[in-house]
Amino acid sequence: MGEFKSGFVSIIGRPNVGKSTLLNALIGEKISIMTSKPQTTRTNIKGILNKENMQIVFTDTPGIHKPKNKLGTFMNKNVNHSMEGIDLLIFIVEADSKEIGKGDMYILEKVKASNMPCILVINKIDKVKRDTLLQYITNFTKLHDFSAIVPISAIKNDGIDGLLVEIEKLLPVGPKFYDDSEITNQSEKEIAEEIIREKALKLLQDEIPHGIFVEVTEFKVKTKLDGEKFYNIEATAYCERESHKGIIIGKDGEMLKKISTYARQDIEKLMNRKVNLRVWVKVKDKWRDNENDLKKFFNTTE
Ligand SMILES: Nc1nc2c(ncn2[C@@H]2O[C@H](COP(=O)(O)OP(=O)(O)OP(=O)(O)O)[C@@H](O)[C@H]2O)c(=O)[nH]1
Ligand SMILES: [Mg+2]
Repeated sequence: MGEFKSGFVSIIGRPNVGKSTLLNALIGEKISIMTSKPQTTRTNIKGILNKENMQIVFTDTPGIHKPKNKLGTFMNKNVNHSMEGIDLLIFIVEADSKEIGKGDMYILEKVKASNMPCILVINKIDKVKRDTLLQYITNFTKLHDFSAIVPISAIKNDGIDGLLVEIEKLLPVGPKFYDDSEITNQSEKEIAEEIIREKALKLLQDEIPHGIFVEVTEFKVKTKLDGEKFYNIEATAYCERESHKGIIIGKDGEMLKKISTYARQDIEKLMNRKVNLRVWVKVKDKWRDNENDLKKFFNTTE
């Protein structure tokens, strides 16, 4: 066996191409939430993969898009940060047509400017025709000298091992940066917040779920009378308007109940422990354009 390899790898791409699905497939655990709506991921989320001969620190990032508010600007800035001090970029695209779209061309410029080795991952091959895929790859090959081009289906776990082989070739010899037991930089509290937001994104329509911020205000281990331990989680879902609050709560509280129940079930599965979850809804007017709210919510000084 060769020397131990390690490195930092950022996964970038347009919204909704499957960055978070890929991260979860690589790590084999649900670390990052995934939905069919664009702009699901808002911050950089690390997932650490340990193999016998290497450790890879992946970062899932928000989809690069034209920002419509300060939250969008903050999300794009996160992507820029994720591209600093790393060893390798993964640029993930979706072959939805033979032509390369404007959004991907914009990201390709960023890839070029970074001077970073880059693997082009073409995701969702389960839903494209072979000739579309081949033409798409040919078009990309003409535009940039990628270190490798790997077609995959993240959702079907197809092509992930081949991708890891390509990554290994490009990683430098290096130490373990994290303990084997650490698989993400996210705390259990943050994971709970994200899962609640994921359920809101899945169950609600239009702009409403995009205007939601979830904050867990209590996360405690408690003991039932029979001695069984459980997590008591209290959370607040902030939304932008009184009318949105009504929709999130729903008729007779049905919608909020659904969101809470699905979230609780997922959190229980992930944390392997019973959970008592209560979610409140509050209004915070236009928080996505409020510098102070963003700073507070995302714990950032920028
Ligand atoms: N058919 C198919 N769908 C996929 C595949 N990978 C991901 N998806 C779907 O694509 C949608 C977006 O996946 P995400 O992983 O949330 O995408 P993302 O790039 O992280 O999106 P943002 O965080 O919004 O930038 C979800 O509905 C996934 O189920 C795939 O290989 N095939
Ligand atoms: Mg994502």
